Amino acid sequence: MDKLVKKLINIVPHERQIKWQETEFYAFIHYGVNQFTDREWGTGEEEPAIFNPQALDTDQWCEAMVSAGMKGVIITAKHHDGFCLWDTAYTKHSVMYSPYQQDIVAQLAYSCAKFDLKLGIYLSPWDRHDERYGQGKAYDDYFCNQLTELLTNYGAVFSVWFDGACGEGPNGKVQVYDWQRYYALVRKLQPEAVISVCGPDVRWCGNEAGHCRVSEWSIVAASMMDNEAIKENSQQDDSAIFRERIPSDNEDLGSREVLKNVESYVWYPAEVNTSIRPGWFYHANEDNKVRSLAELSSIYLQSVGGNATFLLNIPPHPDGYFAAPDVQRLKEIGQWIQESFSVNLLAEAIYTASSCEEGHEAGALGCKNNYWKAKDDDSEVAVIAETKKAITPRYLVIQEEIKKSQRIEAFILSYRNGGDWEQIAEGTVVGYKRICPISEKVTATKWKLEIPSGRGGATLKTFELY
Ligand code: FUL
Repeated sequence: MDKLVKKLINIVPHERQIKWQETEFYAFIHYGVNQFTDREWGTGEEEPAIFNPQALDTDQWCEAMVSAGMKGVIITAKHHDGFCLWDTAYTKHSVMYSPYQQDIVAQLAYSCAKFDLKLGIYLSPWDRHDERYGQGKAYDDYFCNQLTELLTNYGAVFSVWFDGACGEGPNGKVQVYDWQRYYALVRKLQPEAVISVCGPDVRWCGNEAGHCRVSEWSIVAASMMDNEAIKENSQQDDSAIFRERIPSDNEDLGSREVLKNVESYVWYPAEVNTSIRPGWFYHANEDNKVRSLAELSSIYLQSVGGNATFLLNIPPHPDGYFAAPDVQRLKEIGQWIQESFSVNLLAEAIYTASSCEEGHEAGALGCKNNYWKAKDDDSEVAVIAETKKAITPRYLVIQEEIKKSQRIEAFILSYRNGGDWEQIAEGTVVGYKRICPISEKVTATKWKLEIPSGRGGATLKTFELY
């Protein structure tokens, strides 16, 4: 086996990254004073008195998320303006000093438990309100105290989301963050939580437009974790131009060609974050700009079905509920997922493979705690699935056993047509999950998945047709 491949297949995910990836599709909630000023970035000078929702209902948020097929939610406990949505002991710039006087993170945590959703916390390191910002340790202490509250009082947290945006605080100073201290604290208080974006577990996909890479590798150069670089590439203004930007210069982060000159590698999988509306926060004049089902389902296929996760932002109305067009769209996407992926046409299929490692024969495909694996020396392999009755699928869904790293570089799906195999779909990397639409309608009983190129022996946890 080639030296590079040997090194790459040693890179595997941490258990917390696997759990996070299985969350697949989850909500982002941007809520705060910006709802009351119609801004995207608050100045930090907002009075808590302006925060006055009349009908805040976190159950309604969660119900809509569940209808969309989402499995979790990340809330802006504090955005750049510094206003805190929970009952914090360390500042008066919070909901508790607003007319609302209730802890919204607690309300959401309660609803999450009721609706079986995972809870995530966005805590902006950049703080345009707090005087301690830019004062070194004083601010780090403040930030860590807040993290401690959020990671102690609200149950299990699945993601701690640190934003890359960074600028001046109220004193005109910029804070130099003590990232290692923040990370150590998160690990101590919530060892199962991933630290996302400006953190070592989950990589920002690189844009806010919903653009996904064709080949998303989870194994990338260790230098991708450099927070300063992440900050550089992050939003430096609150403009629509930035939100719609799709940088294409870094389309390939993980091919052998790119990695061959790199010294060390990490498992650093991608998350695609975008908003259901043009803004991250709610603006009434965007009620008619909610993304269409076609757009959302396309992002879903490319993100969840492209070895990333899909973090979709839904900004609540100032009064504290999801607006009708958003609720409707969430329901539609949930129905579309349900209709597309509820009947696996290969559920009863018999699998055979051209190469199998002992204990991981083709029959293991679809078994909950097992997977198929080709022998390490066989990098060109094929798996055949045969059904009793002929089927006409619309999607191919395949998953690697990522505990064994990410290995597949290309795949081809063919069906048996009389005496010949006819190619019907193809793609590049797989990783956690690849959903590949089959655009032509064909009916057959024999389906062949070839893996013409892989890193060592490929693995498959699922090979399904829908
Ligand atoms: C960016 C922020 O500046 C935006 O306001 C938003 O929170 C987005 C998710 O991240 O860096």
